[in-house]
Amino acid sequence: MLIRIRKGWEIPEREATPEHVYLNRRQLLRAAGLLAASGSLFADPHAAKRNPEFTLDRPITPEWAATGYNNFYEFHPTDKQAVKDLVGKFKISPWKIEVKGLVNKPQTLDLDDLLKTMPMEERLYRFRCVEAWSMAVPWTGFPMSELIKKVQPKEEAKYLRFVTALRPEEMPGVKMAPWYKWPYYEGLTIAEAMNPLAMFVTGMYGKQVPKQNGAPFRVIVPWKYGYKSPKSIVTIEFASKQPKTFWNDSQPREYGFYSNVNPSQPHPRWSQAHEKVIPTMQLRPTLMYNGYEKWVTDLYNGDEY
Ligand SMILES: Nc1nc2c(c(=O)[nH]1)N[C@H]1C(S)=C(S)[C@@H](COP(=O)(O)O)O[C@H]1N2
Ligand SMILES: [Mo]
Repeated sequence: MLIRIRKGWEIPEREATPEHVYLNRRQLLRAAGLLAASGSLFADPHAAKRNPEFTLDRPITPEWAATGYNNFYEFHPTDKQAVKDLVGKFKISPWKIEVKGLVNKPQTLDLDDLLKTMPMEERLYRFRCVEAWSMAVPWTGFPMSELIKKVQPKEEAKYLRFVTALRPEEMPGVKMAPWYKWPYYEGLTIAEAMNPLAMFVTGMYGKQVPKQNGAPFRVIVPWKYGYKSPKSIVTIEFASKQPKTFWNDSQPREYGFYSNVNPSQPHPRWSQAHEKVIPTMQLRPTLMYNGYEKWVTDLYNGDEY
């Protein structure tokens, strides 16, 4: 049987959840004029306007499912449903992000201050884990390119490297799995990070992103497998050489640097042709670049691993 994979821009709008069904309580209060629109003490940067450019081909995942089934090994290395109950001790405020390496303006950013200067928006994105489950989430954040412009990379900077928080006293999973090379670290090319799809995310479902989903500051790159989207980032380093990554160092035969979603490139232990949509676990075909070909094909030859 020949299955024609629909391109991202052919995905019918009617399959996405209509906005009026989805509007959350804050947005309803705002619509009713009960909340200040912006610029006041009460403005929540995570209740941002949705960017209509990014539509879905499937319903938005129920919030309880997207926030209750997590890969965050620092809190639990195997039980996805336990993570949400193990994040209680994790302190996310104040939060500093050190930007260093090959930039003209190295600096330590305070997250609250940073958000006041960034163009916050909401986007509906598909999210595909390499383990072949997927979800569809309204993320709030800003384009990665905005922060890159702010720090002014030097000519020699070709990669971004992300390092995430490591606080074993607040993160019970670290001691359960001491064989991993903590802290979790990841990387992108500058061209990938400048792609309009790449986001720094601080919110989800119109509120601050929950701790189990990477509070208070994480990456989302929706055309790549989920492990390329590190959570709870504390350092961003600009580098001239390809950075090492946590999963490539742990299992190099199974996880490469690029890790683009590709239904025709099987994982050594399972097929990537289909994915189970949480929470129903209904099977659907996986799309090349997770349906984001329109934005990212120019970045690749097709043989990246
Ligand atoms: N710091 C950190 N970031 C991480 C992970 C992790 O274990 N630690 N897991 C990754 C993996 S494998 C996935 S699938 C996504 C899961 O994000 P979610 O819980 O918001 O669905 O986070 C990624 N980012
Ligand atoms: Mo994952």
